[in-house]
Amino acid sequence: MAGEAFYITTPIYYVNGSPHIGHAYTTIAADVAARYHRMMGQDVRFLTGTDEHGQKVLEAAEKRGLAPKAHCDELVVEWKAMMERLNVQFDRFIRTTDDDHVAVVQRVLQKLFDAGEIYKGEYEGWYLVKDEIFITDKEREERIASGELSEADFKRITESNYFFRMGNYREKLLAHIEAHPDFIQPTSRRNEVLGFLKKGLGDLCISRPKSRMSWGIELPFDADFVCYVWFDALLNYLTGTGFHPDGDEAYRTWWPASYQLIGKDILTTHSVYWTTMLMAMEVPLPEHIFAHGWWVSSEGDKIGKSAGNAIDVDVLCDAFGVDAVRYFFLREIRFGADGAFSYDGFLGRYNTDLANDFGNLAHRGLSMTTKWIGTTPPERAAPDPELAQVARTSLAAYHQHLSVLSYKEALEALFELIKAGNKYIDTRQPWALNKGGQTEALAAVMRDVLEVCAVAAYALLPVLPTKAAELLAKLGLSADDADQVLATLAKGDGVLDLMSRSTGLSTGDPLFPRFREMPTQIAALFAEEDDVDDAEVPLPDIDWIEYGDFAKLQLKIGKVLEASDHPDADKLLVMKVDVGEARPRTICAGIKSVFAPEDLVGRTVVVVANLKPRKLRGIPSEGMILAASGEAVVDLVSAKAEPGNTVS
Ligand code: ME8
Repeated sequence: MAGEAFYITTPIYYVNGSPHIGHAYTTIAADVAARYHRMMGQDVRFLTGTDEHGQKVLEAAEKRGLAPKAHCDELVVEWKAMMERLNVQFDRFIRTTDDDHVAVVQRVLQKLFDAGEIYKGEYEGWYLVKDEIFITDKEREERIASGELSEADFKRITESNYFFRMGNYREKLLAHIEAHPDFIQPTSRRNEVLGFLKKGLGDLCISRPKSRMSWGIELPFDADFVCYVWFDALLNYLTGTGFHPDGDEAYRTWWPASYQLIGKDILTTHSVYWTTMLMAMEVPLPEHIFAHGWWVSSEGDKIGKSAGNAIDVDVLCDAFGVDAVRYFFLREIRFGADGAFSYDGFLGRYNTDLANDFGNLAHRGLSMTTKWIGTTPPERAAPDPELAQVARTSLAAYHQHLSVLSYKEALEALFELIKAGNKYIDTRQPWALNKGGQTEALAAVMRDVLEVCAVAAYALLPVLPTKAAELLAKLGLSADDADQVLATLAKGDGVLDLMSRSTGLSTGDPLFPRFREMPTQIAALFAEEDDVDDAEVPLPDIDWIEYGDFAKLQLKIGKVLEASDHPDADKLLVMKVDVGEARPRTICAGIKSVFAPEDLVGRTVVVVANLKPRKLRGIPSEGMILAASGEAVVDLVSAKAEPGNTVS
């Protein structure tokens, strides 16, 4: 394995909202695999990033009153922050608006067009806006009948477009999938793709007329069209290797990708669109496409942006720590299956595995040794043979599972060793050995316990990069030589013989303190609801709105730069207001009876920044100013806030 290249990718995420645990999940899984393979001495490339073109992103930008690129530039900061927060070590964060990617897409399009793989045709059919895909009448009917979608989700579209001769590759793709049983994983997804292909395969519409949707990469052979967002996005996996259609073979260092991780929602686009595109380009297919399951709410709904049930990764990290978040998602469900997320489930998993099993083993091992023996790891003739056997078995299973992305099984295997370590303490009773003055036996037991801690810490580094390194430091070991250690352990050498390298022990605080109740950050999420129920004074009977409705409002601080009378309306003033954007907004407001234009210039105001612009007596008003009502009392904000500051 050492020296071999390992290339892993995540989907590139749409920047039409903030990241949530679904995105975190795929990214953590890829990061753990990347870290593991790096530790096993392989040359690793890990690619992730954002998908920035297409209808969805354009609509999100319009809602915020921003140009699409400016919108992406703002949101991408959140995505990068999520990755940093989760301690994700990618090699490149690709954006589909990056110049090198745009160049690759355009060149690929031109070459496929020249080769006759792309042709112009007429399309009439249904378009599913939220997934950016055309859909057959039959599928539309089925999805409406099942209640999953409604008529409003579809648009009827008739237009000229460019098509990729995808249908020509059906047999070749079927043959490839048949010949490579682990190409699409898990097997259930492979069967799904085979079933899909057996029904027949049409050509793929790969363009959008600019007259309908202009936010995309222009077709090099027809400036009236942009490239379909999926055709553009999928190519990111090649751009990320340094590939260029006219370039050299250097990209083959990384390509074909070892693993392409996706959620099951994007199985067809990857297993059919992407693979046939590669065939047309005469580029080899990835080694494995792995489609994992969905995190669903306790009600069974997919957790996501559209459902509005997104779970804040930051809050989870604040409450339990980043490493616990990484651990939970990979340990809780088999990679490939769906799982229901609940905070209680999280708390339970944390306390059982991290606080009671792993954290407790480490704390007991270190505190008992330092208290009864000292800070130098004790010596002993040989490891306990039974414990050493458990260590060997559990390490072998850990490697076997982790190398094929069976995260849950790998962690379970490792925790067999951790549990055995705790049991070893319970049965050997070092406290009794200490009391009875059996120093040699005590030394042997504690050394074995520390050895188990060391093995667990090294093996857990990919999942718990901070906490496992913290434990290694307490054991007087270093995470820097982890690659060497793990590779040695993988061969079955040196098991329970790592502590001879130790520079000394220190106990410190427990790695994972036990939570007796839900951490405050999580409890606070539910507290608001409880408070309302408990209110003693009845609330006024008004038309209450949900928090989600309020959250749709973008309130921003603005500074009035200019103000003048509206030429055609008695009550309106027209203002230029700086809200921290590239240009000031023009806003009309009915406050003329209270303010003279010159009184307003320089004032601070609160602007509803995402109110759809509309014309007021001929002048387009791009937002609204909040003011107290009543002609005599109208007042604005006097705070020393900066333009563009958010009001919430
Ligand atoms: O589909 N559970 O982007 P996207 C598990 N841009 N994983 C989830 C999830 C959930 N509830 N919700 C989202 C796109 N995911 C395209 C991809 S690739 C060339 C283009 C994860 O922002 C999962 O990995 O909608 C899923 O495939 C991805 O987020 C979809 O992210």
